[in-house]
Amino acid sequence: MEVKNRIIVALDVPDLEEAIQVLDSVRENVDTVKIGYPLALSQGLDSISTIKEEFGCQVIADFKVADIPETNLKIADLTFHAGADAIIVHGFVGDDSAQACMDSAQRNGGEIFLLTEMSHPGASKFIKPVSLDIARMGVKMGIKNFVGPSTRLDRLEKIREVIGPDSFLISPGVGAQGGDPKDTLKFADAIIIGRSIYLSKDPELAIQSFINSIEE
Ligand code: OMP
Repeated sequence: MEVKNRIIVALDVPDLEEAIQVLDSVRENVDTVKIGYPLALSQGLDSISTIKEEFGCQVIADFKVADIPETNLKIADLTFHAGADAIIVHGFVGDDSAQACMDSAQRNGGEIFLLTEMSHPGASKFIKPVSLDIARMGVKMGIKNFVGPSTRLDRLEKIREVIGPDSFLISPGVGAQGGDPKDTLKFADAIIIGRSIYLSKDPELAIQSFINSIEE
């Protein structure tokens, strides 16, 4: 996946009008957005195609899919049928569950991102000790896209080592959660930014200052 300016905007707003306003102000610098439960649960899965049609951008559906394979398959099928280009899938549920999402992606011409270690402090307790195993599992399965934390760069570096230079790694936690954009991009291919953009009084200015700090 190619991501303009190496920035993915997380549109975690529960209102489609607000999401469109944010995207409208950053459209020159952003071609990839992430839509998750806040927007999809309040406005429906149709918000994916609405945003794609309006902005012609790529949409990553962040549903952190984590169920048995049969249910994962249904969730992934519905998400791709709604127009998503990619879906974020949890790795801790195991290879059979992730494989169901891969099968759906293959059938529907989409992609999956495997979530290895999460970015919030609580992730240290259960997921951090197994996150490299999750990454190894993904590599073994032939998965090419991964998600890892910008809030623990030592871990992001290790995840990169496991998945290799040719895998595509995106990293949330920049800005509001404390991650640094430029440092994160030493290991990640693109960063995910939510609140620092959509809560900003001037989202375009916020994007521009992230771009400047990456290029410095
Ligand atoms: P901000 O913290 O507002 O920049 O948003 C980060 C976005 O990345 C949110 O949509 C989170 O749900 C998402 N995210 C994480 O913050 N941490 C993770 O470990 C994984 C994700 C994700 O899968 O996107």
